[in-house]
Amino acid sequence: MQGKDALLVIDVQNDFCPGGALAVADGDQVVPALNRYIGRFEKSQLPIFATRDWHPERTRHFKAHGGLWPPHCIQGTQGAEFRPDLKLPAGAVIISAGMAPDEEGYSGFEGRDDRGIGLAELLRQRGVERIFVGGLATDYCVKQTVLDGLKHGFKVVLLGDAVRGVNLQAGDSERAVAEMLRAGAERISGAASLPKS
Ligand code: VGL
Repeated sequence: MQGKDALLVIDVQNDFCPGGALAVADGDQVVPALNRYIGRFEKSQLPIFATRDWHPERTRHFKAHGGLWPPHCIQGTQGAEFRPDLKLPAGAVIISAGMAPDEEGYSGFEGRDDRGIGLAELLRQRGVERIFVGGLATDYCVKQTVLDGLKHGFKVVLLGDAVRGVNLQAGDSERAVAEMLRAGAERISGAASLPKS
């Protein structure tokens, strides 16, 4: 790894984990894997970003208002908090997405920091050229963030051991991974396989 790398931890929130409002099967199992990547990025003093789904109570993202999903990750609720066992360092930049009532907010690149600055600009400000992406869910927010990252011109590495999917249809996650690889993402599995440079 090198100075132009950043880690993106996608939506590791209570509502996407077992017991949550939109639980992803084994969603909590991304946490130990992500903690290992976080440790490596911290040690190398590389930037770490954590996105969160951060919805208003009424949004067209929710079934009751024409969307696909039960209410989840509503701003300020316990379900919207990061998993307590996720070891985010104090310097991690929090990116909130899906805040507008007409926005799905699947992609981290639709999200902003607490000053309203978008993810692509924050990455560029730090000279980032390659992003390492893991979290929830493989077939929605992870996929969209990876595809948008490539469109924005970043190199993208999918953290294969640190993602889990919703799988509304059987096989959605595998298809999502295939789509990300086809679009130009690389995949690694395990902090031990992080590139040396
Ligand atoms: C997500 C489904 C609905 C995600 C968000 O974070 O991947 N999935 N909203």
